[in-house]
Amino acid sequence: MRTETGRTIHLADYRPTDFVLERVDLTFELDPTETKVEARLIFHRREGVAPSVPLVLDGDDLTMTSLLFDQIEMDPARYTATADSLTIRDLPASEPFEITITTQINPEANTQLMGLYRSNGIYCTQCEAEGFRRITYFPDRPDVLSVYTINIIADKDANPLLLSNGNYLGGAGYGEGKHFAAWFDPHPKPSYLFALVAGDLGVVEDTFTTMSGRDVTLKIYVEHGKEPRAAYAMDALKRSMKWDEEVFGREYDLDIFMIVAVSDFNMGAMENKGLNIFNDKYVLADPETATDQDYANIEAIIAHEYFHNWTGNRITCRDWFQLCLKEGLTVYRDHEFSADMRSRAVKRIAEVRHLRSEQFPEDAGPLAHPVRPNTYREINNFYTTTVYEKGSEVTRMIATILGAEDFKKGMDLYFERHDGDAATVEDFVKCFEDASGKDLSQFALWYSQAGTPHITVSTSYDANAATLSLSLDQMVPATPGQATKEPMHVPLSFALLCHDGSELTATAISGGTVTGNVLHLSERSQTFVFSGVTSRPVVSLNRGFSAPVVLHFNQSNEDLAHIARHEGDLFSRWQAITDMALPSLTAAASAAAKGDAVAVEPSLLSSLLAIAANEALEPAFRAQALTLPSESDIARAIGKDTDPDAIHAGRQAVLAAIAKAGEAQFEALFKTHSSSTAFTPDAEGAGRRALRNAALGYLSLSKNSPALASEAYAKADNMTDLAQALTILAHRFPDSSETAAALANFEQRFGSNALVLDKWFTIQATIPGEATLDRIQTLMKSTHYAASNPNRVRALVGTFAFSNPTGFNRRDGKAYHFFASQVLEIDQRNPQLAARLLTALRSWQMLEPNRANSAREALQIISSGSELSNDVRDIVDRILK
Ligand code: 0A1
Ligand code: ZN
Repeated sequence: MRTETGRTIHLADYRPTDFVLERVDLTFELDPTETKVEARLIFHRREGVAPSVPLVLDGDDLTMTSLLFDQIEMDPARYTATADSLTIRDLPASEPFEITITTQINPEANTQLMGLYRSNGIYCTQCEAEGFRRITYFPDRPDVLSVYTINIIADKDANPLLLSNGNYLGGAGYGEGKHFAAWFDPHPKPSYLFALVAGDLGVVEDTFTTMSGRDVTLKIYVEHGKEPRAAYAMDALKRSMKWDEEVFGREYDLDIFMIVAVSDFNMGAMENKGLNIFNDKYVLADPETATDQDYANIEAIIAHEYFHNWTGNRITCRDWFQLCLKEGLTVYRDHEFSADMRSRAVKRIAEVRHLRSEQFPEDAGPLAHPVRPNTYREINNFYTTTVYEKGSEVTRMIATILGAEDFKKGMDLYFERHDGDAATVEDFVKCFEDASGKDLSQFALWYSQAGTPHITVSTSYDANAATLSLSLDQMVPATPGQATKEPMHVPLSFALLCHDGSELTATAISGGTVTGNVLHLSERSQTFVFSGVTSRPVVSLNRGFSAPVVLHFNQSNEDLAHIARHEGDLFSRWQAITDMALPSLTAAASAAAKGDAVAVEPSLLSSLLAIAANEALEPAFRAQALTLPSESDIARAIGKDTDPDAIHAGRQAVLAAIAKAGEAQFEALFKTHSSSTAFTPDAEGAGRRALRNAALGYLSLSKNSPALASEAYAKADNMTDLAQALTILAHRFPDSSETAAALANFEQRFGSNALVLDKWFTIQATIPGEATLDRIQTLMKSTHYAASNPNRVRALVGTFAFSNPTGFNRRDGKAYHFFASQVLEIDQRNPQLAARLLTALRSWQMLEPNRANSAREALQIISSGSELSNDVRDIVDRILK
């Protein structure tokens, strides 16, 4: 395992390499435990670099077996090789030279899943961010772009398939039952985009004709027998290719595009040039085994990786500090794609729920960092929701500030100006400034200032003057390393709603810039005055969540109900319901803590039930409205000294009150939307199922019986309905015989399907209450558990820690201690996975003192572990600081 002392890297220290890498030729002789890698690298010294400067290459846990200089064995006096670096001295002053390095690696023993490893008998690679240096010594950084030729030699029977990036050059027999294949990628790329796959897989094939009329072969490789489950992914891929041509004008640039699904993968997927490698969870789907959420995820991730071909691969990052340049932008692109494929409003609600539940806590806790960090100790720990999701929101704000037309001009300019570059955030922003003529210098603070801005809003209406004043104060909280903050440029989309629900067109007469329906907050405090306001309007602010901020706007329940009823922007209608619900839920938590009865605001009940019953609204939206803020949303609203048990009990009481008030309505909804039309995985079908299952959840509560869910489980003809019924049974009636029977049935039906079995683990790991820890420890001993499979570990340990507030935060602190021992154990095998899991404790300081103390103890146990990886060391140090 790699343990490091943890060198800190600073953005300010960036400088180009001393040597330019002209060409890369790699030959792999694959063997499960003794793979030989020969790397022929042609370099020349960069102009102006002194002849005395040596060539220093990165390595990680490498063993070198030979080193040649211009094909001749190198004098050992001229180089120093350690497991982590290779330094070569006395190199030519200007002319190109060739270095040939041979290393030997062991893919079978690579449990970190970085570099070249084996998953279920398949050789595959993961090189982002710094995995390539585990294959050979290399200038392993994203600003070193080169053209690669790859030769792969392997046993033919075990590995009929030999794949790498680019276009296929040819192949032949190689004697002794072996064969070889050669690939050439004409597009210069950094090492993190290198990929190799070898093994025996089934394939689904299709073609796509690009907008300029070129035919591209599309291949998705999956385990034999799983080919039919790749059909949806193929469909999503073709839609992504078409959409990128139509919306961003981007065409694919090789003869072939391949996707390979593997079962052991640390992340979701990887955008290697022409050869994307996926966690099979985001490729395989059919109605019997995949939920609607799985389908939506597959569509989004297939698109995301494909879109990287331009935003990430053709234009890559100068250094890893610029990660948001490819990730934030590509998430923005995949969000827009899904919005176009599905319901824009419902997609936006889901995005904002996700941002609030994942990114806001990160931004408010000890792991907060800017969208573009200034320092890191372990880059793997910066593939965060701040870089990805907040990075996407920052891109969205540029689009809001510029308007669609100038945003498109800016994107076109970016592609034109930087194609083939390793670029920076400054390069990106400059394109939008040049395309629009707007000054984005203050806006650029979104990249460098961490923390979610809090905006306090008040209004005053002057009937005599027919004016409305809207006062805004912004505060960006202190975050690690950033005690004070500058005011930001916050684009707030807004509407003024009249009595009858229509929108008022008022003129902003003073206080700041308003363009169209966007108000530009740029100072710490600003009061915008609107004239021509003949009656007091209801202000709807941050429509569509135009800025990722927390609003403090004490609107009355009447005003919120007005927005919930009349807003043209569906997102804002949902937001109004949420704003009405949160005070009831926080009050319910304190009532529950004291053992008092829980009261629910009548206007919340009526608004919620009115939306649920409104046939004019799409079912998916109605289902979203019926899904109250989560327990972690409530904890965040409370802010400090939180008690997860009280929050849970209070929320359950509110749900029960809604269930009771709406029982007849939920019965009708459940019936109407249960009619068995043929399953289609599209947004419409998914919306109907979501509404039906939301109704089923409420009905099970009001009837306080597992009977309905048990019946729904028995009748389900698709995984969405089946998993929902099982979740209701397990979460609401964990000790019932119905639940035991359904869990046993599920295990027996799907025991051989790893991805479905993950759902079985997840559903049990998220059963509320302190008894779940025992269940988890028992499940870990079952033959189904596989500590070497990241999906399985995340399904059980990950969802327990991230998504089971009452179970994980049980009063006696035992779950934290269990978790600490898991993190330490997993760290031995897979540091990246361990470090990610550990972030589940990032908000420990918000807990009430007893739990906070226990959490601290558990963190200290981790911190004092011997042989911690650099990954876990970095996270635990920052969380404890
Ligand atoms: N670039 C990929 C995600 C990814 C990042 C890091 C990895 O290993 C450390 C693997 C995948 C994406 O955004 O899809
Ligand atoms: Zn990405």
